[in-house]
Amino acid sequence: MAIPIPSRQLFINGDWAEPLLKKRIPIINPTTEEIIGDIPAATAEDVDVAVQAARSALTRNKGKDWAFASGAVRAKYLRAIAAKIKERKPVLAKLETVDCGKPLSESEADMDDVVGCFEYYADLAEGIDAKQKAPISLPMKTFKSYVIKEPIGVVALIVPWNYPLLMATWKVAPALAAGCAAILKPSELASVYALHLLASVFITCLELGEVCREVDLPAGVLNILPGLGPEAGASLASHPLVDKISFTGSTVTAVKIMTAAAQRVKPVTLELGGKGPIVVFEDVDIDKAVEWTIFGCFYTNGQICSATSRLIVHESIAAEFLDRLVKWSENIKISDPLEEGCKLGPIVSRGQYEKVMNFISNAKSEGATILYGGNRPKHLKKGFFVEPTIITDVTTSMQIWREEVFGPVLCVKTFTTEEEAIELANDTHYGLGGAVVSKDRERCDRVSKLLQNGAVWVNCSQPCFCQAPFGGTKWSGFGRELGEWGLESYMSVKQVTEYVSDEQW
Ligand code: TXE
Repeated sequence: MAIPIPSRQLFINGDWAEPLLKKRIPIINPTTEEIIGDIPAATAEDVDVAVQAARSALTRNKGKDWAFASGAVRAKYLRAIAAKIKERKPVLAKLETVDCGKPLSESEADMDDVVGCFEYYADLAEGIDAKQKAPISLPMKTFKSYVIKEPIGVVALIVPWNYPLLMATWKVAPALAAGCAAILKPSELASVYALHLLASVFITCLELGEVCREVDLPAGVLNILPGLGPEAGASLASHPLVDKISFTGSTVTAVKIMTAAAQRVKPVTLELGGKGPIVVFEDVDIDKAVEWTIFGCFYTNGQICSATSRLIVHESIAAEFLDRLVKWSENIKISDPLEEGCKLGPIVSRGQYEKVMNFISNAKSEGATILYGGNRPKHLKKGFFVEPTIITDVTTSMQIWREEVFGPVLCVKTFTTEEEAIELANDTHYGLGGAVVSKDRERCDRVSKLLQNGAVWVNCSQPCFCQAPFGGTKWSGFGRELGEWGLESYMSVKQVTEYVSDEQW
């Protein structure tokens, strides 16, 4: 049944506002390839209005508003937002699936995570008050010192399209908990490969605006501005009244954002792409390891920054492992993502679909073997679908080994020694997620230490909890989201040191 697509405007200063230049972007359903609605596109003019609104949310009422409210007050709003999202879960999950093509069961799980994340940061916000004025032990009694943690100020939150509402929440919840005012900039999916093929993916982010209205979040605390990256995103990143940028997206765009931030010496947190390894040793339960390999690479239609898309498997079990991997892949249900039991939906847009297909054909022309998949599924006449794809005979100089595909494509290499496995695993510019599968605990500990990744999974791949830090090394970025680290990244630390005695010092 068709789901009505809400028609929204920009969310600025607590209310809906038509973009000043009246621009809109079409929403394309990746399953049907049809335009199903449109959303507003902010330009530099709107960004300026939103930033001013955020700035005044921090300073209005002589500083008694958001930034100076107690953590307990901010927690109340975060819990109210969580409760409203919980109420709306069925609708939001469907919108997410129609918009970005992920199986409905995955969108439902995302909405649960969104609720959990707002609730978690409500708890942390409550704890902030007690931690203020933490004393510092000094080597002399003449002085005393303590620490105050303060919100960084106005923050720009620039997010991608693979987990539209969840990625937004990973930033919005801690930023608001910390007492910052925020401008959220969802993705517009202007693929570098096909600038003319726009498709928006942020309906659910705009619904967050409606939720903020319903819970009476003070005006200006959260502003939501969809728009094109080079317009809305770039003007946000370079705006003089923005104090910090938190970005999730491609490494190429991260460089532009860092360059803009550098001009005004602004801090940035960057969560970028990946080319994660899953190292499978010879002592594993093969079926379980196959299941995690499939999950680690094909979940969210393979569009996960931390996907473990390079399988590094011990050569003694490789033949059997690949055999079972193919059998599992044959059983993956590819369909309309709203359909019961769907495990693989379409790629998010035509631009991304073409990019994934190019990767597969380049791998073939470079001499790799497509062991399974590699095509559009024959039973689906429309939609940006790609079969789960397994590629063997890969060398470490091939594009398929080196670059992030962001689709359901797994490439495979074998190894004989642990050292060789680690060398292959770390043979990448990226360093986000990595996995090791073995029954040998000590080996898992050793390998976990040596993998150059921000997250290492042992005997699994991808589970993510809002309590644990998330972020990368190398080209996958720096800074950490989630957990206490996520909250800290929106706070600055001030020392207050007082002269308390007339004694000689
Ligand atoms: O990313 P962009 P795209 C990777 C993945 C994917 C590729 C391209 O490999 O195939 O990136 O995707 C905003 N100033 N990841 O084109 O451009 C843009 O509007 C400020 C990995 O979607 O990085 C959007 O909101 N902002 C990734 C956001 O940046 C700008 C998830 C991300 O878009 C801007 C997504 C500019 N000059 C893609 N240009 C992950 N880490 O999970 C664009 N934007």
